[in-house]
Amino acid sequence: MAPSKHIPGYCGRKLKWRMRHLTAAALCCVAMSAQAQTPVFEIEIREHLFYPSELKIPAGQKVKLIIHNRDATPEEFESYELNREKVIIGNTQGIVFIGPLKAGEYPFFGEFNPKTAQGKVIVE
Ligand SMILES: [Cu+2]
Repeated sequence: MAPSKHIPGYCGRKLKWRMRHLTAAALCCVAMSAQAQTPVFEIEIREHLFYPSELKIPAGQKVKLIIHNRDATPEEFESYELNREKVIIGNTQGIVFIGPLKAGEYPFFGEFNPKTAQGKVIVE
């Protein structure tokens, strides 16, 4: 219950406390909406092949790429053009963020099975 008579500093502390919570809530909303706007794409590795082997993503946007390794053996998702390298243990998934990118084609490959595990990101 609020004090009946004015206690020096009490209102100020209360206001500060309120402001702090408002700021925290605002920051939380910004972070959540930023996260919500990151488009998510998924590819699978099966028998040392990527599915799909061609992935279309929008230009100028950061995207989240989830790579599901359905093989029992590890694979390393690698791309010089995307400047990404990620080892994904068998039967697990890995996440890489790519972009924002300019329109074009960005090849990627599986370093442990480079002859078969090949694909490209097509940015449009
Ligand atoms: Cu590598």
